[in-house]
Amino acid sequence: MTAPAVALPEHAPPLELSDEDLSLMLTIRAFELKLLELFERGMLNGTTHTCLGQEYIPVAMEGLLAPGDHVFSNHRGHGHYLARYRDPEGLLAEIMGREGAVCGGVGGSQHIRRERYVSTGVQGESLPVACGVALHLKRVEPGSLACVYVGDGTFGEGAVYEALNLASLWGLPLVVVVENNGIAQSTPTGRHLAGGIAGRAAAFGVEYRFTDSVDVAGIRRLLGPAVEAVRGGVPLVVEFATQRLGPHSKGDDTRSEAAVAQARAADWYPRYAQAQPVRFEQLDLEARALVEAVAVDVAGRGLS
Ligand SMILES: Cc1ncc(C[n+]2csc(CCOP(=O)(O)OP(=O)(O)O)c2C)c(N)n1
Ligand SMILES: [Mg+2]
Repeated sequence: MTAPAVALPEHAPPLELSDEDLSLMLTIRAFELKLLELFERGMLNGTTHTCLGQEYIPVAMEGLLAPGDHVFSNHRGHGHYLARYRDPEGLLAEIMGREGAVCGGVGGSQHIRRERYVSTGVQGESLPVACGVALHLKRVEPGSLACVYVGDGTFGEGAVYEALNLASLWGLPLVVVVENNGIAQSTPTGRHLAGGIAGRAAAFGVEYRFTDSVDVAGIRRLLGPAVEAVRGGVPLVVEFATQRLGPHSKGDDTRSEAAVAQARAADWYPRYAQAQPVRFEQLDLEARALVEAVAVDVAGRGLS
């Protein structure tokens, strides 16, 4: 994706970030673009949901998580996995069903299981499970937490509220990261969510933070104290107002061209490119080359 010339708002954040973090964001982007390309070329089966536009969220969260924390991901989970494990090879092999697949090729894009990490394509399923894990952590490994990623549409699942209720009553070390990309498959948030995420967290007496920033360092500063409090048993809902740049899955974008253009205008990618052009271009080239090499390697392997 080439960076369109977008004027940065005057209050644009400094976007200071380590090479490692920026490189991770760019690797996730390159990985997702490669997946769509592989699908177009008929080299992938099944389905996949890319996190294009949302890559900075798991990268920001990863800076706040410890190795002993548990992560629960969802159907749009490649970024969550790559931020946790930096393993594009194992994930692509999983999605393509090739040797080296992280789950032997039986999980595919949506169902990944690894140490202290699991993803599911069933909306909301992970929240009660994460509550159970958080309760275990509270008893056996105090200081560790369970972090769950869900979308705005998943707030239509009753299991979310059972989980928030217990998390609040029992003081569970649970962080619910809501990636509010303004749409659930084809339904805009305004047509499926009455009230808002903040009000729903408040109804259960759960702490809530909101950000519409793409500045990873700033997001970490904002969320750092609240995540530390989670470790002491104060559950938290964090709402990220974000953008889904691509289709829901592949080729199934029901939005108007104007809505897609609006999402692209808020993309983090051109903002970082503009802020630090030289470093950005170099890291981007490296990320794309890495993903290309992984794709060639994995595609040449036998079935898992
Ligand atoms: C229990 C359940 N109901 C329906 C679906 C089908 N489904 C898959 S993704 C999705 C939309 C999810 O929207 P959101 O939570 O906003 O996440 P996003 O796709 O926007 O990241 C739906 C309805 C499902 N996977 N599980
Ligand atoms: Mg959504």
